[in-house]
Amino acid sequence: MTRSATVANKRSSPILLIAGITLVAVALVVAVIAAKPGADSSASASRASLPAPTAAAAPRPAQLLTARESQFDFGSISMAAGKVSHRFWFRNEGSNPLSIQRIYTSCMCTTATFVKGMRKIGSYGMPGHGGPLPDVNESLAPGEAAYVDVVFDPAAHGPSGLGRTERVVTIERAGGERLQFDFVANVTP
Ligand SMILES: [Cu+2]
Repeated sequence: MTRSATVANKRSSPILLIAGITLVAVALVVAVIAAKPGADSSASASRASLPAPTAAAAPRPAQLLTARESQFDFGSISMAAGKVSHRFWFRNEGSNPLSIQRIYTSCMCTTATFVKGMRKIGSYGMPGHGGPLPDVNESLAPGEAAYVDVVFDPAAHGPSGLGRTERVVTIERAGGERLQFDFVANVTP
């Protein structure tokens, strides 16, 4: 009986061993499967961060005109003190030269002069007020900046021009987008 028990033990030992190996194997597989989602999420996280450097390395658009500031507040200004002015800067952020085709203002009390370096072009006002406006047709090289010198005459409308005033100066590039510069002022006598 002892012998057969021993034999039985000897026989069952390999079975136990196999069962043990199987358990360890199953545990390993479970561990690997459990670890996978973590590995997957970190992989997808690094994949998600990849488009950022790709976007940064993307070439500049051929044509892009951008404004440094598009709104300005003169605050309180008086008719008696006369005209006020402000410079609105813009820049060619594209990779190709572009042409500033037109500049115009929303009202006859406001004029805009194109200034690039030492060049000053025109005094552009409201379209249709005193005839059609001539085109500007000034080029900007890639990276080059210029500004419009905007002059507002708070007395141009007389007493009816008192109070809060908002005007717009528009710049159009040839075959493309417009930039709009708004300014506000509170006009006092
Ligand atoms: Cu006006």
